[in-house]
Amino acid sequence: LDKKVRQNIWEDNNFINYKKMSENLAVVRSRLNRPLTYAEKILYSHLDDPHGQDIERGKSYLKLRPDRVACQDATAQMAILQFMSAGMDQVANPTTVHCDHLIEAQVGGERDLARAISINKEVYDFLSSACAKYNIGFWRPGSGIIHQIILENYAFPGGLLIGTDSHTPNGGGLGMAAIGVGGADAVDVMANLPWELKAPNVIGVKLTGQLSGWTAPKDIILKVADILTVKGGTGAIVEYHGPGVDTISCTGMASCANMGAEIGATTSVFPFNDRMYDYLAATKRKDIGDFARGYASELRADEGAEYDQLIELNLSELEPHINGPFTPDLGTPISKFSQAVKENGWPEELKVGLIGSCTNSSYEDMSRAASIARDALDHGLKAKAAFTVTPGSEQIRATIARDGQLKTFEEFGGMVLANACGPCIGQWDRQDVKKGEANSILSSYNRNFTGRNDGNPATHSFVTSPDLVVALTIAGSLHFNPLTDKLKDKDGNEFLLKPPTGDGLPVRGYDPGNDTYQAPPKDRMGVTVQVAPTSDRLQVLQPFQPWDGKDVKDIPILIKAKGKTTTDHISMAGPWLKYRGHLDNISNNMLIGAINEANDEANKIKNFTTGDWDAVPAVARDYKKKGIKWVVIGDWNYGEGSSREHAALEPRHLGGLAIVTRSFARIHETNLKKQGMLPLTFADPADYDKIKPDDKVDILCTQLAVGEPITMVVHPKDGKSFEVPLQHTFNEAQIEWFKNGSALNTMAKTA
Ligand code: MIC
Ligand code: SF4
Repeated sequence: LDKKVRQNIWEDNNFINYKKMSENLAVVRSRLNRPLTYAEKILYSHLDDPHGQDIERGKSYLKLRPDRVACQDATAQMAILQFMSAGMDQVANPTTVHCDHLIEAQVGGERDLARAISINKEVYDFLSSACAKYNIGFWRPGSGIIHQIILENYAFPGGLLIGTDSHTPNGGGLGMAAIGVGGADAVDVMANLPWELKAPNVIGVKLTGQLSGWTAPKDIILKVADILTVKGGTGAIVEYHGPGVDTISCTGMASCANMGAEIGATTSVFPFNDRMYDYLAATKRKDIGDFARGYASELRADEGAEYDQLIELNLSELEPHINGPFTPDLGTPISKFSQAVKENGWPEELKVGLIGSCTNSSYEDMSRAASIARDALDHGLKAKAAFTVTPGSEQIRATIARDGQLKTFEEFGGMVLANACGPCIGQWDRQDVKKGEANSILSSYNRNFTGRNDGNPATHSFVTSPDLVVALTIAGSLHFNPLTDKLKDKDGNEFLLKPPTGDGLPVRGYDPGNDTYQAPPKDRMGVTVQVAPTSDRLQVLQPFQPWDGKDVKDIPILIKAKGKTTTDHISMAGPWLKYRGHLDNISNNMLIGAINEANDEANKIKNFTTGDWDAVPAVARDYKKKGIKWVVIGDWNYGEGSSREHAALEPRHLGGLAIVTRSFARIHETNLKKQGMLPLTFADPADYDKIKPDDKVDILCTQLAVGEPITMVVHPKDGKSFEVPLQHTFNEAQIEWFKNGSALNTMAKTA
């Protein structure tokens, strides 16, 4: 039991330390004296100080020591730029960088990849040289999507990983607590500071029964999202358990854990079981599986562990679901979907079906999807709607190329895109509809906010299992229910599609495909990292100004945002992804998607100094030039969605002081604090309605103290001033970030 087992096949000196983890747990157990959930066991076994750490679910801030860090290319640039300012010569904890977000889908995998490599050369060179210099594993463009690579190579039961992408929880499919964070959090761990997380509550999801027929693992999370809504998981880890768990493949569990991001959960975990063992064995890590078996009792919940909330799902009764449009928590079972399409006037024709993404591109997903396409082909039918496939990794692509699924998709009329995010993040040169034209698309992805996939706000984007994507693509209509509706074959005879079938793991093993990994060189002394001062894609960061110690009086509301304000509204992806390493340039997208309460329009706000209506970034720049700080007023779950810290860096860079909302999404709130902003919430959410876009406010920053409210004085344009009490979640250390101007400034000061 005291073996030396490597974390993965790529790194020689990083081991799994189950012994230490269970010693830590013993300490915590003797203190808490109660049964623990699996989520707690993973977290507490990674405590920096198991003896002294305060532990109260939902209250204490835990200081943790993660096993690994992972970054994708769109967030790694800013993370590495920040790490560089810490002045260390290598990362203190195992770290990898993955090139997946910057590849635009246009004409198909190979050519799209080649084009991306040339367009993004400067960024890729920067990342590859920085990885070589700082001892970071680098996965080149074409290797696949970060979360798929992590599952195939780096995740292990009981481990703790942080990743600069909100779908990092995908690793929960292998029993890991894999948590999405902003780049600045990743930098802490890269620099060997403990990582801080408010001790999460634990939501139990008990699975009974068994999946069958058209119901896929994805339907579990589609249903859970429908129950819990986009903010229902905030501050909590979702822990699946119960006999139904053993009926789901490891990659199927990963799909559920992945999309847990959509309910705001800190992460989702499944207990270690034989399905995980089989997956580990199939991905060259049988030794880890055996090691985990030796510690199996620590890799699941204790008998009698209690959950803060419990949901029960009987998989035998679960129907396939389709969620959307515009939000991932609007779930409709397939039996009611056609009716919902009619009632809501959603465009009936299915224009495009898209499978793949980090959520659903396992061998099992591809095999099941191909079985449906094959059934259609056998009846002389092809895809009626356009159809795309994004394999999650080079290994998946090579394996389905060898085993025939890829050929089936092509015969079926599909376009196979690069092993990358592609249309999931708006990297999609879509040509079949015009901007503004209402239309429907259906994907096996996880997120479907307005405009996300193609930049068209009129596109109704729905998410579902790959199985239903393929089935509805054959019919080309949102009214088709493959469980009950017949199709006509080439001779006009009616037939029912067969329910999907497919192997969970490839019988002939995985084919690794092309070599896409760059290990850090042994001799790293000679490596230099270049950032050209003239670059429009990369910019060295300048430290933010510290707080001047005073209250801030009579400042404008830049925008009072109404309704959903996701990170896609605050810092849009798609065409803006290219500026992720250049703070000033990317700031030109700040809040351009947020809806202004004053006129119900996006990107049109009043500059109070001139009375002119202008774009949000332009007004903010004008205020900044004039030395005027500003605040944003926001609604519920502000900053929902992505981990991108640009959504916090941009307001800071353009002179913002505070973001005042009804509530925040976890990652975004932390990102704001890290950059020296004040994320504040209305003590009484109803006060949101009392604020008008033209009001001025005072923020009494000098009141900032742990657990104490802080006052905002509102000066209406006409009328009497009034006070609004605000809350915050700053702890002692985080208050220093605000005072010093940022977490990074604080790190520099104490170094
Ligand atoms: C996303 O799915 O929205 C992204 C793009 O993967 C983001 C990360 C980013 O914005 O770079 C995420 O989910 O964190
Ligand atoms: Fe990429 Fe989409 Fe997954 Fe985000 S959700 S990592 S954009 S595939």
